[in-house]
Amino acid sequence: MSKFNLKELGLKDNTIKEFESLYEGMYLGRVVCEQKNYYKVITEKGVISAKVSGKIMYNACSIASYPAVGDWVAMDRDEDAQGEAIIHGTLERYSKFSRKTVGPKDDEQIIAVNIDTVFITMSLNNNFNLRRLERYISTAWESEAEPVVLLTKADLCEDLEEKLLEVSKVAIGVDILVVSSLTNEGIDKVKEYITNGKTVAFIGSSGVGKSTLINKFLGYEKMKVSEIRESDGKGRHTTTYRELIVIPQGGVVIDTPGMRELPIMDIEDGIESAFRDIEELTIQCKFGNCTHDGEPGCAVKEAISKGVISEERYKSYIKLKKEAEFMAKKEKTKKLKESKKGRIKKSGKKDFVEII
Ligand SMILES: Nc1nc2c(ncn2[C@@H]2O[C@H](COP(=O)(O)OP(=O)(O)OP(=O)(O)O)[C@@H](O)[C@H]2O)c(=O)[nH]1
Ligand SMILES: [Mg+2]
Ligand SMILES: [Zn+2]
Repeated sequence: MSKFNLKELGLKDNTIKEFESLYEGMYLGRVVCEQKNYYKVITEKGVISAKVSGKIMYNACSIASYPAVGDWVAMDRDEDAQGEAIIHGTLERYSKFSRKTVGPKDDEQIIAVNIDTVFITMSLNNNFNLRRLERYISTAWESEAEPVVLLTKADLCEDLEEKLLEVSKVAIGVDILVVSSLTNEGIDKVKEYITNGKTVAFIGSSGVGKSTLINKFLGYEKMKVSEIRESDGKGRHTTTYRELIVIPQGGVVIDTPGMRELPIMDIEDGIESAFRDIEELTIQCKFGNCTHDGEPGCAVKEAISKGVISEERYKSYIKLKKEAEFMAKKEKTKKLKESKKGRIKKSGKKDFVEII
């Protein structure tokens, strides 16, 4: 008997086609959470425990090629029994939100895949930061999911109009929602994105109220929530692992631990989309190879001097572009090395603290 309808959990026709042609006799499921090599996967029958096959481990050329939260996977069974089910393959992802791991390594860390919408969650009090927002928006465009800016804790904000105006200047082509979990302002607007078959990932700093909102949609306190420190307004990193949650009224959400920083991978396309105002201006410069550094007829410098674009936004654009170019070069060298080496082991992974 089926407990869940996989299409309601976000299964798309293309994934079904791919699954039917490659994994005859196997079962489909969606990754709910992961710790080291152990997975919780939701199938038509319920949530089961699973691990990846030895072949997947052997062939993995990077940590990012292991299944991630939100992935559709092919398994040898769809019911819990003794021992874990074996994951034999991951179906093609239609979107992927990832970052560079924090620290000196240049590995990719996948936050969530197969998501339709990224809720870039930022609170309207201490967490408010336009430069950080630009970084998140660029990464979200790169993910292929639709970015939405979710401004939380509206009850704690005294200059909403001003903040909204500032956000609208950096979130071009992006929906902006204002919400308060305390007063319920804006909750219905947020709900419009969480509907049958759709997947929404909540991403942002710690303490901005991601889990509080998800609890609201669930109707009970499933996700752990905790007070932020009064002294500096910083969150406590209450959510410690990424988790996919099925909302009873329809839709799927992914809760993620708050991020201290968002180091980027090679996201040049995402930056182009996020800074389309500046990109469009560069085409209007007098010289095709304008460096926007004092040349005559520079449309970018003119826009900055007229206050159409702020100096800070332009600096932020240049900084992100440089970071992305640097990562693109690194990626290239790394891929070359990997193709020579063949595979890597997953032993270095340690970003999971807990398992449900
Ligand atoms: N005033 C106010 N407080 C809120 C609101 N939403 C959440 N909070 C409070 O903010 C604190 C942090 O909320 P969480 O939901 O744990 O934040 P989070 O984004 O999940 O944090 P991490 O799990 O650490 O990433 C809690 O004390 C919440 O009660 C809101 O709309 N208004
Ligand atoms: Mg949380
Ligand atoms: Zn120029």
